[in-house]
Amino acid sequence: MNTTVQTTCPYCGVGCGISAKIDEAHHHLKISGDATHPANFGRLCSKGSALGETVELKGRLLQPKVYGCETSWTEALDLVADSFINTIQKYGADAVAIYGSGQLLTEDYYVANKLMKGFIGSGNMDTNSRLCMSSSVAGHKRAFGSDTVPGCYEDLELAEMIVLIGSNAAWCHPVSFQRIRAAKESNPKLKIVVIDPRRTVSCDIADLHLPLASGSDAALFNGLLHFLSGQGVLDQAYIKAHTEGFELALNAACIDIEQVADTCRLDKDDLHRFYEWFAGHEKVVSLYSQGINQSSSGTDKVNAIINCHLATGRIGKPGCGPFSLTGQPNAMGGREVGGLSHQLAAHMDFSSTDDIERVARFWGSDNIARKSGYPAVELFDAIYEGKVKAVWIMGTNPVVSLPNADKVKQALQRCEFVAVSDCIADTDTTVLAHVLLPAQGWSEKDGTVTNSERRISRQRALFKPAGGAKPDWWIITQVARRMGFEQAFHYQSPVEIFREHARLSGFENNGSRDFDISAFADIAGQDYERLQPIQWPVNQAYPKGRARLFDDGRFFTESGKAKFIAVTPRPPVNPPDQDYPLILNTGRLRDQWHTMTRTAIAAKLNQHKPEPFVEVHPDDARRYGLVTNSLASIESRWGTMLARVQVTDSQLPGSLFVPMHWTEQYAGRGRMGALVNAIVDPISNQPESKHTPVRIKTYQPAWQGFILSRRELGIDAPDYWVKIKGEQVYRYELAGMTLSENWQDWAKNNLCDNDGAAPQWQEYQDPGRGNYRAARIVNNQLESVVFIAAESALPERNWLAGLFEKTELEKTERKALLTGKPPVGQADVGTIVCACFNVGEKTILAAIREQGLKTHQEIGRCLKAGTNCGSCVPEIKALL
Ligand SMILES: Nc1nc2c(c(=O)[nH]1)N[C@H]1C(S)=C(S)[C@@H](COP(=O)(O)OP(=O)(O)OC[C@H]3O[C@@H](n4cnc5c(=O)[nH]c(N)nc54)[C@H](O)[C@@H]3O)O[C@H]1N2
Ligand SMILES: Nc1nc2c(c(=O)[nH]1)N[C@H]1C(S)=C(S)[C@@H](COP(=O)(O)OP(=O)(O)OC[C@H]3O[C@@H](n4cnc5c(=O)[nH]c(N)nc54)[C@H](O)[C@@H]3O)O[C@H]1N2
Ligand code: SF4
Ligand SMILES: [Mo]
Repeated sequence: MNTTVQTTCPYCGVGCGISAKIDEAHHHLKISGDATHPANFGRLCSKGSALGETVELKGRLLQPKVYGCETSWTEALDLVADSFINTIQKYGADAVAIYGSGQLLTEDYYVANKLMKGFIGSGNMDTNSRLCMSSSVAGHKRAFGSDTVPGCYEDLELAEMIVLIGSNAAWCHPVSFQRIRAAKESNPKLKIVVIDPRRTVSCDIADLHLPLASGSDAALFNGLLHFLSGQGVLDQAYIKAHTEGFELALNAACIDIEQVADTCRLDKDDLHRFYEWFAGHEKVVSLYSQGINQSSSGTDKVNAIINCHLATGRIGKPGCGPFSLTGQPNAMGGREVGGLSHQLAAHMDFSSTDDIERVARFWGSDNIARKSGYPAVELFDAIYEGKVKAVWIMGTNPVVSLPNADKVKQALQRCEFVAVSDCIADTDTTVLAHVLLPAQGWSEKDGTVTNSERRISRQRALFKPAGGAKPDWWIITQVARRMGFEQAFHYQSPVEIFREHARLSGFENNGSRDFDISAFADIAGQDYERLQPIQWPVNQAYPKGRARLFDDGRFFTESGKAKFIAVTPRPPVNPPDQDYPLILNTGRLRDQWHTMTRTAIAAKLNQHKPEPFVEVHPDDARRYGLVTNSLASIESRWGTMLARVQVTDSQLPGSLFVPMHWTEQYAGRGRMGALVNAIVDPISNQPESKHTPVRIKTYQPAWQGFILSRRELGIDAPDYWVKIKGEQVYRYELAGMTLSENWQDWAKNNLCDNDGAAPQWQEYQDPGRGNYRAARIVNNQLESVVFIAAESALPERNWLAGLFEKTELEKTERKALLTGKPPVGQADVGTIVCACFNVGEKTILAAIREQGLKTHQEIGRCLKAGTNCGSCVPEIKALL
């Protein structure tokens, strides 16, 4: 029987509710948006919609492994506990560490943090949130005395102006972006401004785009504060009653428009227009994300934005506020439990002895850590240097996502003991582990997550656990018990952990801490099962949750007043120079999630951007001899990568953009983390991932080619390779520096297994011109095809892939396999624009031309493209 379960999407911080219809017998899910969930009201983006395609068991880590061999849970857990105990005995508690993630549920996170800080007695628990939200956390703490996102999603509809700063919400928070688009459509007066060095698809709905120089946001917002003051639009009563430090902040912000335009390299009139709009609209929401946080002055940038909201009293009121968009599904939950190495638990941290004593009392621990541990970048340096000798990584892939990632790889290779909990068998990090612990994945685990607007939602199990996979909280608890902490880790189910977490949030709180969900301290199992999405705080004063904080003008600083921060803008630490004259910017794509361990399983999600690429401005392309679709090598002082060139004027001259997603599992040399400088913000310790000096040059292989194959192949990897899972076929894009003497042997080695079938093999060879093509046909069906070319162009892949759907190949099609030209009448659809309905660029262009379609709505009616999640609407509009 099919049942339907309400759960939450495991990707971005929008935190969409999902309604999953489960077909247990076929291990199949039908996914739709949960119409009752306040984060999405039924909408989902391409990634959420494709979740059903990611639950397959192939590629999952299903059994614990020790030194590469499958083993029992008992042996694996004993080994983790013993290694930790022995390391601590020999070298002290600070020689071990846990590195966690916003992929963990709150309950998992809570016990991991409690184990390290409460009982092992070291601060060495940090998380990938360090790379993500820590500048916002630090900025909030400085201004509000607490790590609070004051507003809620409803403010997006109530605003008169929305500023997107360093946020490509169209791709990274698509459902919230659709909400803004809808608000704009129903209220054309709503002003939207995008502040980003790149002209991203988020600019599609913008009235103004400010392509500021990388890292110059603090000057821009200092200039705004100065301008607002000059215009007399400050809320003096608010400043007086509810804030402190205004004069100093205003003095520090004394910079006029000319200077700002110069520093930010912006058009003065555009800048002036933005400042006037900000001054002229009462209800302004400033949404910001990694363009702000991932910077060596990230914390200051956050405070420069908050300063402008405090000075105008635009905070805690409907339709206003600074709004940090969280990235991961449970980035916010991780902050609640104290996942960062300077935090303790429940919004308490190591800066206060009272907090330390209080948490020790609550946990009944006499061995609580008393100081911060290593933040992420320093932690991996400490591993590299042998100061930390045993590390347990949970739900994150640091060999890809940390800066200077080759050094991180070496650190793990040198480390005496590495345990990794993951749900996927082969990642760039799991391949370096001594012990692998199979975690339950999204469709199996059970617990809570908190989204950007502080809304706690349930993630519910849909399937029985895959193989021997266990919940993260269980794995951690088992190790804790083996380390001698049975009493403090007696949990049998997530609700017990949730209750304790809720009790701690209310413990000796009395209104002194923002995070308080004490209303759940005794929540019954059934109520936890049925828990509906709710925004914290949830306590005696706010039993139904609270949409906005600071609506009473009260903050969590000692004085109860918000603090202005005097900001002195600083440029990024490593400027470009003669050897490395360009700036490397990194970020996200619409259809991939981080290191692709799950999204790349869904064929649908690989069609939008199938290969690692680098965006280059036309001037730079000319200077360095780069053309679209050629290959380029990008080098920094720390590492190198290869990527396919995309020439575009959406990029500023002098800067490059590469997506952060590709790993060694999917591409030969596409792991961008290797290039990124390990510079961090001195306050938040967040890395400057958006700014690294690099150089670029053409990469001219002797040959290029591709393979399409029905089966996944183990390719004898040349210099450049990319693996792309498609609906019917695996596609391999290849390029090499040396021409093979014998392509036939090469092809047969790579394409043929001894499966007993009698394949037909047809091939074409033109050694003089370096061309080679072959197709392997089994029982009249296409099994695989390879195209190699030294000089000539390669054929389009999509129509060839279409031939794999045929149960029998026609004569013309067999011929086409060798010529590389589609038979008459079989057109290529081009690159996929709409992932939901698989509609290609060429199909859309043909419809525009032939049927005279003029709007994206007309295209939607005709081809369905853009009518589900809407994420591709900006691209459809660009084609129009
Ligand atoms: N599709 C998809 N969605 C995701 C994710 C994903 O992997 N894939 N990840 C999630 C996570 S964890 C996060 S943290 C969020 C991140 O969401 P975003 O922060 O929106 O995503 P990014 O692409 O990292 O960066 C945003 C923009 O910052 C710009 N930028 C770079 N430097 C500067 C600067 O100096 N100033 C300004 N103002 N802008 C700058 C970049 O050009 C980029 O367009 O996305 C979440 N959503
Ligand atoms: N240059 C550059 N670097 C960046 C960024 C950037 O913009 N530019 N962005 C940074 C940001 S904001 C972020 S958030 C990070 C993200 O970077 P990572 O955290 O390294 O990326 P993910 O792919 O999300 O890694 C999650 C891992 O957890 C596994 N996993 C998924 N669910 C579970 C679970 O329930 N339990 C367990 N145990 N494992 C699970 C997945 O298979 C995967 O291996 O990257 C950061 N690095
Ligand atoms: S916007 Fe997309 S990725 Fe983010 S939570 Fe919603 S469905 Fe998931
Ligand atoms: Mo993130």
